[in-house]
Amino acid sequence: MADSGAAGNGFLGPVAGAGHVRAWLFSTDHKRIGLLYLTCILVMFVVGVLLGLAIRLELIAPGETIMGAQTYNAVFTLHGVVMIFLVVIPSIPAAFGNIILPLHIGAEDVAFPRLNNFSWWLYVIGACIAVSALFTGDGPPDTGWTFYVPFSAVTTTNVGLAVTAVFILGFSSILTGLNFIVTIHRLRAPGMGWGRLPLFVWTLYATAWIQVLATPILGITALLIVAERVLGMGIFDPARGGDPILYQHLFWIYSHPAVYIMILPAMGVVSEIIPVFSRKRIFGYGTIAASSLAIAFAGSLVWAHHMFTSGMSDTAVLVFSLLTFVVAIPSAVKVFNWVATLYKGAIRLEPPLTFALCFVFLFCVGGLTGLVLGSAGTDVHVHDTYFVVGHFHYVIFGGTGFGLFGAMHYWFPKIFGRMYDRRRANASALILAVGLNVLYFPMLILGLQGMPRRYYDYLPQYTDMHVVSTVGSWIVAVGLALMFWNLWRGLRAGQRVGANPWGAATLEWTLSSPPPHHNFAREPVVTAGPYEFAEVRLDDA
Ligand code: HEM
Ligand SMILES: [Cu+2]
Repeated sequence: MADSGAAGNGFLGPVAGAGHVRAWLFSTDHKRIGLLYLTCILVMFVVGVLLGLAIRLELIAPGETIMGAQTYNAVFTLHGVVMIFLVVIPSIPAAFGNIILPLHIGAEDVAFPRLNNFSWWLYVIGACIAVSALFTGDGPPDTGWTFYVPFSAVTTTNVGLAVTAVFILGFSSILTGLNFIVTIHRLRAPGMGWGRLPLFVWTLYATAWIQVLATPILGITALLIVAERVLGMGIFDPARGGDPILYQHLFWIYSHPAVYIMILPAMGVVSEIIPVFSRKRIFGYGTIAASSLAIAFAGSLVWAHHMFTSGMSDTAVLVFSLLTFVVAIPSAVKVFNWVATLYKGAIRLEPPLTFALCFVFLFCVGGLTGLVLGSAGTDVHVHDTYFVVGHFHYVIFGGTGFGLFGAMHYWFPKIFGRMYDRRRANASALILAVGLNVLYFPMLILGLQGMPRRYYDYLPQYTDMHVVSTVGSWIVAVGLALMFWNLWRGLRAGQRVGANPWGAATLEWTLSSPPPHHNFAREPVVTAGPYEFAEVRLDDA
């Protein structure tokens, strides 16, 4: 851990009368639990990136390059499972939600601190089971992260263990969501009305409802796969009266809302960063807060846009296509409000803002390509092609990923009481953004040209674009290495900072950096909104 053990190190310092390792692993302090999550998530992220680099290397040329077809199927399945279930879904809510939410609302901790620690343990257990699925049974799972039947019901690879991991991880997610909902309702400091909640809290709130309401469906779906495999239940098998399309409905009823578990907290982070570094009140507080709830609600009604080509009635296709467009409206409202906040602001291009601006740009590419997929007519052409892979990487990596990196750079001085090298941080953001476009834009073109996704081999005419994309993956790797190295250096030897180095107006910046074990010595009384910068004092040392 990042703990140097020195006194005066806030919550990172030793706990009286407790062994060091135990005091971390069984901590009920939301800040420590958040850091534990962040550490695990970043480790899994590195694993996922290495698998991704292997996929791209294999695809640099047609035919076998570095691995066989069966290995390739396992590698992209694991890449998806690790990235989706172990990285992006828990990333911002479990790590930064935990660290920041109670500080943001002036609370001492989350509502159920022990449950919080238990959620983290569930995450660790789920992660261990997912990893052990690699080395046990008859070969690593090869179904893709969606575990589509009928293949997942009949393949002899280790699918059972992998979906067990997903089942357990689901519980971790549900319990975190439950904890946050109760915390936000019950533990706000006096004066912290719903209209004064930082927008990050609003997005965590919307996210938590999705976690609580949608994740149980994933759990049931995972159980049904196991039932199908072990007991031959026939729920999805037409020969026994089942229906394979039912599986897709169940899967996407969770997994589409899950993409909002991934993106909403990132939008919340961006909504915190942009006003601070433009030194302007956020434009349209109410619409940004409401659009989070609208996205969570409308986003729960659009799952079947993943199934336009699965054989639904034309009416269903029409309705789901229309509803998908409805979700684009609150998303666009947010982008408009961010840009309006920047307009004529006193802009300081510090690293958190650089990441936030890259987020806005990359998310727009992701959203617009999403509309191409949401229109049933164009989706029929590009469904299950590389276009889809390009789309969701723009939103997940460009969106959630950059939101996470932005959060890491924004709250770093608060959490560790030190500052990283800011020029190098800005450089890493730009290298990452360039690399990301070189990596994923060719995929959009490949998809339009008809290159299907998940294929091990391809026709020679696709080679050029694949080469460009693979080179992009190396640029991304360089950007990530620079970013992590820079943060690590900052952690070890960065300059000490004061309570409020960015001059932000939310409550966490009134505490020392790092914050003490018990957040607020006296319960704060809130008298102004989170974006009123007039009274705020910059405190860099
Ligand atoms: C305006 C916003 C968006 C629209 C209209 C949209 C639309 C779609 C559609 C229709 C598909 C299915 C395409 C197909 O399989 O043929 C899709 C796939 C996908 N989208 Fe989006 N999307 C949007 C935003 C997002 C966001 C915010 C995320 C994540 C943070 C996301 C993640 C994904 C993923 C992971 C897939 C691929 C799933 C798979 O493996 O099949 N999308 N999107
Ligand atoms: Cu979807």
